[in-house]
Amino acid sequence: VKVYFAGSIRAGRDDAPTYARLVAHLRTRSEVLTEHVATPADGDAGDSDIWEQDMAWLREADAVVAEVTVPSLGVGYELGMAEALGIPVLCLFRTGAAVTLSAMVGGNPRFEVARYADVAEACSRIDGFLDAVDG
Ligand code: 6K6
Repeated sequence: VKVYFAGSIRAGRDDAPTYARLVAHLRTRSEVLTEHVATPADGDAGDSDIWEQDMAWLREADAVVAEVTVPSLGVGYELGMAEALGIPVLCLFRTGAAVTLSAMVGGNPRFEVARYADVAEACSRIDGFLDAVDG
């Protein structure tokens, strides 16, 4: 299964360590097309190159897993595109954060939205989601 992992980049990197742990778990059972979301930027591709590459990966993806706790325009855009392309989407939102999830994500019946307390719980939701995609 090819997974497009989405998480905040310019909207803030506070959760990057969590993205790294989620990507490490995803890699145990799938191909992650977007590992850079979990790592520091090396070099700076131009914005149009970033958009071109990310849209190509999104079209190639069998599933999208998004960490949505830090609200990001880019992630929101990717979620809308994934829905339009008919790609299954899992949104992971950490409970106890000082933000409220957008109704446009939390209220979308086509997204699986998982509220999680810790990374272990997020990983078990990932497993259930990928089992359904895989089967
Ligand atoms: C920075 C860190 C690692 O790579 C970079 C270079 N910038 C980007 N590279 C690849 N994808 C990007 C980059 N900036 C945004 N994106 C895409 O938008 C990712 O797929 C993220 O899921 C999403 C984040 O959007 P913003 O609005 O928070 O930047």
